[in-house]
Amino acid sequence: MRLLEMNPSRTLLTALAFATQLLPGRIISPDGSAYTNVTANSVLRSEYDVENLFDQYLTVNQDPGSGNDSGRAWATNASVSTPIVSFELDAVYDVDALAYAQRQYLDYNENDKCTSVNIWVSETTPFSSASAPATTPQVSNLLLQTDVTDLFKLYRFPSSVRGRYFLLEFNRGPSAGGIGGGTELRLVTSLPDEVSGTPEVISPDGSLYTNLQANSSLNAQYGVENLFDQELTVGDDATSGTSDSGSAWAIAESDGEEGWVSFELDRSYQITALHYAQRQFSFYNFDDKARTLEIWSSSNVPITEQPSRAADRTLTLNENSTDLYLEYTLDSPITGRYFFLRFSTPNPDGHLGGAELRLVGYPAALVGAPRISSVHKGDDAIDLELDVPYPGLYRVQFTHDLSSPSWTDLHDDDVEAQFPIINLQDTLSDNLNPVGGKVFYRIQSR
Ligand SMILES: [Ca+2]
Ligand SMILES: [Ca+2]
Repeated sequence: MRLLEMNPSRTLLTALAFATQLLPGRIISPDGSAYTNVTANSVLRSEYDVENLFDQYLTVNQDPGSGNDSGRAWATNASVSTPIVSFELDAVYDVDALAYAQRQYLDYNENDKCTSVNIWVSETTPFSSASAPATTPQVSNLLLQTDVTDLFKLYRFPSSVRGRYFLLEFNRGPSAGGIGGGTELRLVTSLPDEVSGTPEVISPDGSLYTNLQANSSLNAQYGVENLFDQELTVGDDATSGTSDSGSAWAIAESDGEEGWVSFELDRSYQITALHYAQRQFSFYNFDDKARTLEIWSSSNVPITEQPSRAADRTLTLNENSTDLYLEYTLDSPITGRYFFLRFSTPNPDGHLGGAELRLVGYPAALVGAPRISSVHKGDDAIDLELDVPYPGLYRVQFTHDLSSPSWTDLHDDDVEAQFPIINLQDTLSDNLNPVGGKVFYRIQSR
């Protein structure tokens, strides 16, 4: 847990956080005010002005809004296939990444996306947005996600660039319909290297998976401990012969279409993937397969019943591969020591379960702990900057009294971060002008 105390009346900040060696990433000017002399090669109408790229305070992966993006996004004339924007910053920066939200217009959703961007950078000379320079861009053909609606996504450069003046030329493809532009744009500096090395199987022999619980077992031959009793390599056939009795976990038929397993590890890990082998029983082979696996994790609280929140990650399992031991990669990593896994299938007729299971990842200690790095009180909001050591889900909470703290979630949902910085705004009036003059924040990984 990391705490940071703030006394707005004296603008006094008292960090109770532990020091870390992290070099935190920074969105340059989260509120957009440091981006000046912003021009574009085309503007569709006044409500689609290019200044709209710099008018909203977002954190990475945040959705800037729903509905028509008029007044929120920059858009060019429909005939423009390469939207260009240029601007200058308040100083020279080493820039490691682009944070960018696509347009999202109601009717022409896919066609309004840009597919890539070229970036020119100068320390001394402004660019003209009328056309792209004839020189080679410092960042060439940086691919943009077109399947993410208008989420504010991070795009890391192959290597950092240094400058104060920037020109970005977006590409929409030769046959694109729709209208290009963007909803929000920032540059990112001091982005740490991603966790290096290869994630490893956590406890290949299964011994670190303890406090095993399951909703049921078919009989004593199908206990949940059978999920953690063989040392396999991905691609191995988990069982041979006609029966997996004694080597697989299976639920009682009365439990129908779902089974759950919970366990804990020896410490917190960042989980990137899961290895799992389905059951293979000779008579009811297909019916014994699970289709969906939902995963919940926690760094500090055992989970022995299904949480009320949506699953942290959901995987679709291979139902057609007998009981091969397969790797399933998570869309983005999750962190935890305690895990709850819910297996389900829509057409149950057998006893779903599994022959073998492992998690894959890194010890979380290797990648540090989250912390609150700065708090700034403005007239209408308190800006929080949070360093997070690895991609994943984080929960930010506040309280007004540390002597008997009752922590309140700052946001209803967890904050998802894909790189080590989160910028948040607290606009609650009770925190802007707190009774007793103090508000405390904390951040926890999920
Ligand atoms: Ca905007
Ligand atoms: Ca087994």
